Amino acid sequence: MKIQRAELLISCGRIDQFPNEGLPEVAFLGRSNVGKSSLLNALVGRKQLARTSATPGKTRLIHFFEVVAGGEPVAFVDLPGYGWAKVSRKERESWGKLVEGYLENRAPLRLAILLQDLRRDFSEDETLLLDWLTERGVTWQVVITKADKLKPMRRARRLRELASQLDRKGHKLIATSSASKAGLDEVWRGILDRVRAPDPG
Ligand SMILES: Nc1nc2c(ncn2[C@@H]2O[C@H](COP(=O)(O)OP(=O)(O)O)[C@@H](O)[C@H]2O)c(=O)[nH]1
Ligand SMILES: [Mg+2]
Repeated sequence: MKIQRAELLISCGRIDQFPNEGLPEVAFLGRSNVGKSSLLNALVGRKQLARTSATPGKTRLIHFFEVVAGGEPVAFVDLPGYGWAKVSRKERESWGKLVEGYLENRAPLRLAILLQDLRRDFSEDETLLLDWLTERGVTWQVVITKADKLKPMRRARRLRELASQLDRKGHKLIATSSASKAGLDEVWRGILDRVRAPDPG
């Protein structure tokens, strides 16, 4: 994908800091350390647009990025990771308020991309989130990360296992690797399909 532009617009810790609604938005969600920053960087071909880190769960901000890809303007919205074992209930609640505040009320949101590590099983965090999005009419796509971590035979078997765990008929998992760049074109196709789809209003 040809990227004409990719830059951080704003980082928000509160709902009242969200930017004005303009561009169609694609939100990225997932457990800390799932490879979200790496995938964002790989999609736009920038090494350091979104920070990657080995210490998960440090940021509780929503980052808005302005991207122009194949001539198409779109905003990438990087939602804070969930599932840190050690955070307090108060912190978890403030995460929920911020993320739900975004996902529930954001008119330009066209697609929510939920990331899942190839080697982990889906948990209630993922299935409840997908049910919650479905109830609110938010279109979602599950993207599997770190596909390079398993050899082709085991990878294929693992993808079948994950698809049957998820049990959403007709939903096709997209397997990706930020390391090998596998699957990125397919993610882009999914994004542009939604961005170009007629706005339901
Ligand atoms: N082998 C491999 N490692 C990855 C991949 N994506 C992310 N990682 C590693 O996984 C760790 C967490 O990645 P990061 O993007 O910071 O995850 P985030 O917390 O979800 O933003 C880092 O050490 C990355 O280098 C991938 O596709 N392949
Ligand atoms: Mg990150």
